[in-house]
Amino acid sequence: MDKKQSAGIAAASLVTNGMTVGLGTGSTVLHVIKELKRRHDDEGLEFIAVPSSFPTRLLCIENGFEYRDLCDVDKLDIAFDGCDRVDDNLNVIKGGGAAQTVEKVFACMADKFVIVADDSKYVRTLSGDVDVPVEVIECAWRSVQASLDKLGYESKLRNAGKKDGLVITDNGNIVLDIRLKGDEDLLALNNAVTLLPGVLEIGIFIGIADCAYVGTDNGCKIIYKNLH
Ligand code: DER
Repeated sequence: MDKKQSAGIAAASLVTNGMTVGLGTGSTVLHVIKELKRRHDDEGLEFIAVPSSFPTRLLCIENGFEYRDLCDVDKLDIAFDGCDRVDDNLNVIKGGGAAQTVEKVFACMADKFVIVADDSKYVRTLSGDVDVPVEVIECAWRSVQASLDKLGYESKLRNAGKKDGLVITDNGNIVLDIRLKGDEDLLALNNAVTLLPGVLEIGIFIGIADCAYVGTDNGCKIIYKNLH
């Protein structure tokens, strides 16, 4: 079985009748959605879906899910989302799609936040092998860049490609990408960066995920909080 599919199917088993279920975005969450649809049709599973993005909202409609918008609920019983990296301590890098601000709000609204990924996303400890996005309001980008420099992080504006110009987030802002060093205090970095005037969010999720379902060649490996 495909690794993302094995993670998605295993993670979807956490949903029980009557739950309000946050559905994130991406190719692994798609398998959670497919399995929830199967369980709805075959087992009569009833739940209310809350999509984190417009593409996932369309999938909820296509699959006939009862759904609510994120702004119409104050908490989620459980939420699923993909990631760019997850480590043994459930530290997570998100924001490949530049949607980390809404995704962090969404994740923190959930009683249980579940990462779904294949093992290409799994690392023992987060390091600097992928970009970490910092969402910034336009007028603050130079001052935020200077502050990031002072913190020891070179940053670059995220570009969509030669012809497409800068990436603009769903909130109408721009993104400065940094790379982790690998030996830093991640919570201290999160706090220092999110305190900078003009910064909305950074794409590191520390102490937020409750577990990660990681698809491997040998089935789905589950990483639980505080169990290693
Ligand atoms: O966090 C992100 O932005 C990621 O890009 C993620 O959501 C992608 O997930 P996928 O590998 O399951 O498509």
